[in-house]
Amino acid sequence: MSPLFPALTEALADPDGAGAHRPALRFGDRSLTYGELAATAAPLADRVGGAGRIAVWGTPTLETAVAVVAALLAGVPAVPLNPKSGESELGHIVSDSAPTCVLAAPDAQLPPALGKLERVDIDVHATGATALPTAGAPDPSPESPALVVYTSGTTGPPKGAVIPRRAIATTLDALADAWQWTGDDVLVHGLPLFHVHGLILGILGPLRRGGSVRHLGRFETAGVARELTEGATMLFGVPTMYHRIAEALPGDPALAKALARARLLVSGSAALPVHDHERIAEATGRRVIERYGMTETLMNTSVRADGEPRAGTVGVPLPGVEVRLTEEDGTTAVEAYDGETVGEIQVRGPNLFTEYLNRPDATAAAFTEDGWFRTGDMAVRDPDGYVRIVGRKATDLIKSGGYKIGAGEIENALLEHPGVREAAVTGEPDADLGERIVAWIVPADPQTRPPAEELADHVARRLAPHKRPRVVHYLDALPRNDMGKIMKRALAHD
Ligand code: MCA
Ligand code: AMP
Repeated sequence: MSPLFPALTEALADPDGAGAHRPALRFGDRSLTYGELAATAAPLADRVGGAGRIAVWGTPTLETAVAVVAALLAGVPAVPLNPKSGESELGHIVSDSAPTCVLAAPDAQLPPALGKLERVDIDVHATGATALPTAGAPDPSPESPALVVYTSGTTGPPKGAVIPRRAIATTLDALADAWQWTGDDVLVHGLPLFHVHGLILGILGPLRRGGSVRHLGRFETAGVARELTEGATMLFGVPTMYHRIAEALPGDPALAKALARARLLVSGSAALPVHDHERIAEATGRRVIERYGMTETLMNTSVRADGEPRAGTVGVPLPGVEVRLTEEDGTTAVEAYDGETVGEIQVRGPNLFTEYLNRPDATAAAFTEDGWFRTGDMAVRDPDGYVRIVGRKATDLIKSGGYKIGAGEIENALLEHPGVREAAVTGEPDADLGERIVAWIVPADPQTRPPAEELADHVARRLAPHKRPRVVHYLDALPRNDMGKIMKRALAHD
């Protein structure tokens, strides 16, 4: 298999060549060319080479990008950590993935949950690119694990999806085909670097093409406007970001002008409401395109750059990816392309993950006998093959701000609060976040309800701030059916 990052391999082999001077990464006022990235990442790769697995403290910084590139050069699987993860979430990820060390920016303060791990500081000023042992070493096998990305299920703690090098290479090349994505593109985004969207598409994507990325550190419409005005050609974001852009556009002509210049505006991780599509198109003359993916599958479908941009659809299967809809039984294929018949999306192809780490049960349950991955997303297909996602099989999965969050993990965290006797968590529509997390609480003592803010902090401290309930309702009892199961649909309509 060819190297994951040909431009980087070239810069490693020829530090003085023209390619080495091309820009690769920029975070604020710090940037690296391919030559500098090679000079920085190669010694780090040599340092971590041979380690079983390494954790990366996934701040939205140059250090995180360098650390992941170094891990990939070394052929060592990296586990990106959400730096805002709370103690129990981090504790779970560290004990499950058992990294030998954690790579972090020198100024990063690491929490006690990582205290037992050896720390390796990421020095982005390292130099000495010549004659490094990494240069010229054969690329690891395509099937070898590249990343372990933790993702929530309906119940229990997050599972580590093991993503092989082959999946990263093929998904990025399929997107290059769909989006006419080349080394001349300059991507701008402000996505977090511990998920597939921001890390694989948003950092590794430009590096595979030999192009560059400018990361905003944190998402702000002003940063988007500035970078698109100053030469960026593509924007990636979750729907919440495009919603905030749509809200800002009427009062921000510079933002409208900047978006109008972009070659491609891409949204993903959740559905972008048609209203936001329309508002952006009206103000800028440009249509946002959507692509559909998942931590376990990387990218499955997309509206193509040379196709018809159709709001409300996630486009057509990417090259090499088989997509089918199935009936309720999960095995009978739905043949209809009528825009009406709903089925579960199942996918098969080189873009898929290998397994959930340490969870053979969950891995087996996720696939059909003939190797189709069950996404749990429900969709219809238009006559020309465009896929339109219409819902999700599990009501206990919430997508908020583009983050997937399991109701069960929040319920478990809430139940650890002494003031909570019973807890149920649902998602309800939210114009900004897509869905907001709602907690339904039966207090331990009806006279003293734990305040909503305290419960939110409690969840944020244990799990992560984006998993905190935004709304708390207090009940005397949760509605249950004859079997004692909580009737969430009844709650949501209370
Ligand atoms: C608030 N904060 C708190 C608390 N309340 N911290 C601790 N305790 C609390 N009680 C802090 C937050 O940490 C944050 O800090 C700030 O207050 C604002 O929080 P919040 O309102 O939650 O965030 P936001 O500014 O509204 O964020 C919106 C966002 C974000 C930027 C759109 O949701 C986001 O980055 N989403 C991207 C998700 C994503 O990448 N998904 C990809 C996975 P501070 O101000 O310091 O930040 S899906 C995927 O990968 C698949 C493959 C796909 O298809 O893409
Ligand atoms: P995650 O597991 O966090 O990677 O989230 C994957 C899920 O995000 C998918 O199963 C879908 O439910 C959802 N998703 C991703 N992209 C889109 C999109 N463009 N439209 C609707 N849902 C999406």
